[in-house]
Amino acid sequence: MAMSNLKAKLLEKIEAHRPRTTKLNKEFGNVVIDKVNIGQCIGGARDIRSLVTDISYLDPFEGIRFRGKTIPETFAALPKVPGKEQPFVEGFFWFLLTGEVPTMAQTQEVVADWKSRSAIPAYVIDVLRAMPRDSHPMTMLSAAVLTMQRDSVFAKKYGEGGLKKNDMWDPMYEDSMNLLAKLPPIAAYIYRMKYKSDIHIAPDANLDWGGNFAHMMGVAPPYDELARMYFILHSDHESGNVSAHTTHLVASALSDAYYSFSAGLNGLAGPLHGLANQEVLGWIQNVMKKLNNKVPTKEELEKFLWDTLNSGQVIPGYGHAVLRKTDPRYVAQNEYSKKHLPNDPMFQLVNMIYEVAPGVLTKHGKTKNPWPNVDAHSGVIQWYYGVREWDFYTVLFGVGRALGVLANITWDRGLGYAIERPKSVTTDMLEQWAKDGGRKGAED
Ligand code: CMX
Repeated sequence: MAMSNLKAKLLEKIEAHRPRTTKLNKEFGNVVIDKVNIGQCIGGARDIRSLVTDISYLDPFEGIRFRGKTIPETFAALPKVPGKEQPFVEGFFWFLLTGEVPTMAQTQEVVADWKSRSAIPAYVIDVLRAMPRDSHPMTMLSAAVLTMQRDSVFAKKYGEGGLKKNDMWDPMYEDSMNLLAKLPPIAAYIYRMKYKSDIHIAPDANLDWGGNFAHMMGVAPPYDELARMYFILHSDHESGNVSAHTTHLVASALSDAYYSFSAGLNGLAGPLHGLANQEVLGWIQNVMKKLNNKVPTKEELEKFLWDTLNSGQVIPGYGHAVLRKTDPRYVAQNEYSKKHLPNDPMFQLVNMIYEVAPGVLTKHGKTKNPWPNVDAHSGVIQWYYGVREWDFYTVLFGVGRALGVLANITWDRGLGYAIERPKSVTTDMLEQWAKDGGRKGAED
């Protein structure tokens, strides 16, 4: 079979990049770029520069850049779906994978490629149907991904023997493309099985990846536009966040894309990470319920925020491990909402929380970043379009996150990154080094 243009371009990029990584590793491996302190050691490895990715970079103040472009620059540069404002997710994936903005023809090639790979195996449906119907949709999504591991091209090729290190990116690419193509129909199947009387909608061969997802969800336009924007916004946030790091870590053992991404999804399902988007909606609904569906005043809102903090919970959707300002992914969704749902009461409530919560969190004095992250906004727009089953929201995050993490692990294989294995120490050792004012022999 002839190599697709995307795959050929990726090979060209990997081969051009490989000598850079090899040179850094071999000739400059001892160059010190960081010191690690006890706080970082027990505090979740914050700020330790020990991961490499060229796909996105997160600046604490500027926010995310995909392949060097800010969010507005990314959206402006990519080919748009005809008659729509949002770009093709397929073109965005080309951009993530190669660092080049694709032409419309290149984008259409990925559209066709994903369509040709998108059928869900019958056994995945069997597995989903056999699960208790009240299983969390993230559990279902992760299980569906893991179930498909039996079809991994990488695992098969590796098992046959003779797969050379430099060739490993190829079956990883194939697995990633197969997985990406199937994720929207699987997510929509879970949604309709759980919440829409188990009545399903067949894909429409004329639609793109994002458009087809909206169609299979059974939500009318402009939900397709939202879907495209959501998946792009949630795709990648450099390598250190739990879902990206987990996917990379598991892949580093030469586990295939199915094992790796399923693990990443399990991390995304944590309330401090992707599950925060469902938590935000739950929190907002709780506030509204307590006020008999009345939009709160600022004073009432302030009290609810303090009640949450005083009960030992976090304010979901606020704070971030890296960001130190309002998340540009929040800003992008806010701009969209100003245009498409300006008078929606829940949107107005989100804006009111933005006015009140940073002050409350600052007064509370714990968080290093009192500003909202992506999850503070995402659920409200879903709610507006009628997707009100908020325990499904993290699945939407997961489908989008696949774009970034699968591009990353394809590159991990392309550059032959090592199995990940940081070194641990004991508390006794830390206490000794604390007493000594540092570890003897440590580089400074
Ligand atoms: N509400 C209350 N307290 C908060 C807080 C918030 N939104 N954000 C941080 N804090 C607290 C932390 O719990 C921590 O308290 P302790 O010292 O008692 O442990 C303290 O402030 C310092 O935390 P930090 O250094 O500012 O933040 P971390 O890097 O440790 O954690 C994050 C980052 C996102 C987990 C945290 O801000 C949080 O829990 N936010 C709410 C959940 C959320 O929105 N998560 C989604 C993040 C985006 C995503 O991954 O999807």
